[in-house]
Amino acid sequence: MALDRLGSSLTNAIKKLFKTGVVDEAAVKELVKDIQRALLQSDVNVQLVLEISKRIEERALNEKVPPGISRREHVIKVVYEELTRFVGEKPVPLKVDPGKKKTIMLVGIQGSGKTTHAAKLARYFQKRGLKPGLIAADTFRPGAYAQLLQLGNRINITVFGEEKAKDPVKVVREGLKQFADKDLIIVDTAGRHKEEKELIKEMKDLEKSIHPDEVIMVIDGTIGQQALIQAKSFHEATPIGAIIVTKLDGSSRGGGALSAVAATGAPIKFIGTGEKIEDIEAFIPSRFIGRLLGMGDLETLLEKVHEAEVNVPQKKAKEILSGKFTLTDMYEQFSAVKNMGPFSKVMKMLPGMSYDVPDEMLNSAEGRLDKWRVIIQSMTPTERENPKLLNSSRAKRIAHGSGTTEKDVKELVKQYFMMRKMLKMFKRKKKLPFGLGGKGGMGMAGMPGNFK
Ligand SMILES: Nc1nc2c(ncn2[C@@H]2O[C@H](COP(=O)(O)OP(=O)(O)OP(=O)(O)O)[C@@H](O)[C@H]2O)c(=O)[nH]1
Ligand SMILES: [Mg+2]
Repeated sequence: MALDRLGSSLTNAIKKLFKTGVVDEAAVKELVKDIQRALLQSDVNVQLVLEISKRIEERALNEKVPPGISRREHVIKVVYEELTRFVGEKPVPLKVDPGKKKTIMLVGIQGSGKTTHAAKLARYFQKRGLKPGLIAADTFRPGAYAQLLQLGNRINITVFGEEKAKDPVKVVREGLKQFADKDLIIVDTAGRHKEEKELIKEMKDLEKSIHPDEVIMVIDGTIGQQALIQAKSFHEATPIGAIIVTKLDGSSRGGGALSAVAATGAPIKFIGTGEKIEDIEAFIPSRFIGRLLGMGDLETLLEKVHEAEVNVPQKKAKEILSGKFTLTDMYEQFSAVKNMGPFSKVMKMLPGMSYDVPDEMLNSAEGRLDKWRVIIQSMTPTERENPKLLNSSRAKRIAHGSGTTEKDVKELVKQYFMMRKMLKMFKRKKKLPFGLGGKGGMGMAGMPGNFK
């Protein structure tokens, strides 16, 4: 199944979840089944599919849903995280430093794209101001050196090799000597021998004698299940440090690559996306998975999740706690809370909040949240910064502007002063509430300001 088709079947599974009335155990189980089907159809190894889906199911059913997001959103977040996890959570860049003379060796079976990607990599780093050199160590296939030489010439990169060479180790040794002034030396190796055993032996010999800084396996993204077997046999010969998945343009299967990652434990560092020398991208796991899942809807969701988790900058939190708490701050808090679902539930989950705030206060605050936001919106900036100004005539004007009553406005102002008093109390206790002062500052949801 094509990568984009895997994407669309995963997207459909997720869309279905969005439409489900209640996200209960049955809905989660159905989603997991849909995901399994999508992954299997796109060539991800069975064992791996089972592992992933088991983890998704366990987390989706058992994990406590953090405040601010619904169970539905949490389930999707889990799916995203588990898929991302197994292609690596963060991008792992190929580090090349000027003057360090890093040697990388590309391995992989014939036709996977080693020679093409040797040139692509050289170009990639050349464009970033580094000095790469190419070594043609495929002495088996006739014309291999000529192919690399031609590619190198096109991009103005020196290629070391010998037309009639027989011994790749000798070629590389000589090449390394010649390339003493390079920042990155890329060794292109053979992908075929009379027997696979010989190929594997050659990789071992090369690795032992030239000690590359990194062995990178080049995997054809269209080969599906075979990727796993290939990755395993190469990994046994020479520990694979990184993976390049090629041919992810057109109708490629993504699944095989995922299997290879699992087999070697090595991160994907680049993907090849076409036949041209420029067609190479540094691999970004979240983007890859995003593509698989049809990121459209998901992006907004993840943003929302992220926002709910966003920490108030320490400085801001300290200001507020020292009494510099304005109606603008209060408004921000209302808006933050509004995005986070049931108010009282959110508040109850905050450390320190559950016993500090009486239930009726939370409930009444929740009911009036929208009204209060409109009222604050109808104030002038000066009034928001200095609520003491809010006398009766101003309150009347604001009530009129917001379609509320003067009583509503006064009540909001009263709540505001109560809130501020409470904040000052926290300050006097000299104990920073809600983890404030810890590593990340305090969570937005953790602000006492949330309930006012
Ligand atoms: N569409 C597409 N084609 C690619 C990509 N990478 C390589 N190819 C094509 O795949 C074919 C094989 O690429 P090579 O780089 O020669 O593969 P190799 O691993 O060096 O093969 P051997 O030297 O025989 O072991 C060539 O026709 C390339 O143009 C890619 O990312 N996308
Ligand atoms: Mg080649």
